[in-house]
Amino acid sequence: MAQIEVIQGDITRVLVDAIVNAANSSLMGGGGVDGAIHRAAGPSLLEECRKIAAAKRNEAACPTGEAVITGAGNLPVKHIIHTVGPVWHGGGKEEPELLASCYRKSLLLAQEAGLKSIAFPNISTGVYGYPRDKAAAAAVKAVRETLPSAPAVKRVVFVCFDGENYSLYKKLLEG
Ligand code: AR6
Repeated sequence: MAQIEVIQGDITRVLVDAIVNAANSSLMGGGGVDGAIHRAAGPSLLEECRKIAAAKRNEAACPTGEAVITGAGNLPVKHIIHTVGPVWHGGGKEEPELLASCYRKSLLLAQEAGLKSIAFPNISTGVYGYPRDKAAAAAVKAVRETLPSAPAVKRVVFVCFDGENYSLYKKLLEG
């Protein structure tokens, strides 16, 4: 079984095979962790995302709950997995299922690519407004449930930017 860890810090500094980006459906960059990843990766990442978006024509480049994989530009990791979390509307708009799907699909992409380690930010808990405690519980549950289907992945790191998320994950992972 893979090792699941939690650290507090900036995901662009984490050395793993793939880091996950909390993107939006356009894949054209944004603020928060998305902005930090694009700044650190450089323009080649946006170029790659633009190609994915162009191939989708009038559809979303990456619909909510889905994930796509790219190279990592100047970042010292092999890949970036871009996933789009749900915007929190109170919990009755399939937010829990969509958030779980982000973690599940990202892990399955890592498995397909034969990646051994992956780092996740706290998807949807910034601008998208998902309550931190509910998001953390959903993230840990989805990762634990998906790992048996992703045997290539030996290490999962939850990277928390803020102390509140860090404490929540610490508690969940110790329990
Ligand atoms: N490393 C790790 N975590 C970070 C970093 C970082 N460098 N920077 C922020 N976070 P958010 P969302 C944390 O808003 O809620 C973008 O504009 C942050 O503290 O980045 O999924 C996209 O383009 C929070 O806990 O993503 C979308 O439009 C978590 O990352 C939209 O925001 C997620 O916050 C997505 O919103």
